[in-house]
Amino acid sequence: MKKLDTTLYFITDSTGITKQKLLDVVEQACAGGVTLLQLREKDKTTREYIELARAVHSVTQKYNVPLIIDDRVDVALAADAEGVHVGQADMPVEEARRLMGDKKIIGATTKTVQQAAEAYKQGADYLGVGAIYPTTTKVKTVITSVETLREIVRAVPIKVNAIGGLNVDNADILKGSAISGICVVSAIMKSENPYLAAQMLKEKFYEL
Ligand code: TZP
Ligand code: MG
Repeated sequence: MKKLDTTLYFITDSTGITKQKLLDVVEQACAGGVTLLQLREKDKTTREYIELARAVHSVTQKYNVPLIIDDRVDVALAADAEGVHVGQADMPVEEARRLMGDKKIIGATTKTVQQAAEAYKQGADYLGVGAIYPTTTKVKTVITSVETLREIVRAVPIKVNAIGGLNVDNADILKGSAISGICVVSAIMKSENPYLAAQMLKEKFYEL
């Protein structure tokens, strides 16, 4: 595994945009300083997901940004992505690790200390914890308190990122939480200037 940097973790959402627009946003975001990128597709066929993953991968590779595939180990392997992200309803971390090997990055969504400890034990490299704020992105989630986030950071020795409704104006709530980074969808996806949005989010994280 390449050295994992989760400082600014951009998760894509291609809802309502063309493939070219998605690739443009990915390119601008990578140029702006995103350190990790997740392709998150919920409605694509397996074939479409693999094709898109390959196209996104050819952009992220130019910037040395590892590509993580949401939910699907098969797609991650087919596209030779750098990793996969699994939720509580997806393949368990243990199985994902077994199938993907030690060199790939495996992330997990966790909302409690118990889930976090389990994901760590099973071999996760990083955790996403949230939603910290309500989100406009299509996702089944509930709010996770910053207190729980702090407890999770203390409970596991791997990287923990905050996610959910985060932007430059509201990220201060994370001050002192000792997280390794922030995950954002809309703050970059819906920005008119994804390059600048990424730059500003990264700067914001360093201030926390
Ligand atoms: N998991 C918890 S919140 C969320 C996911 C995938 C979506 C975050 O999107 P946004 O637009 O940054 O609130
Ligand atoms: Mg999932």
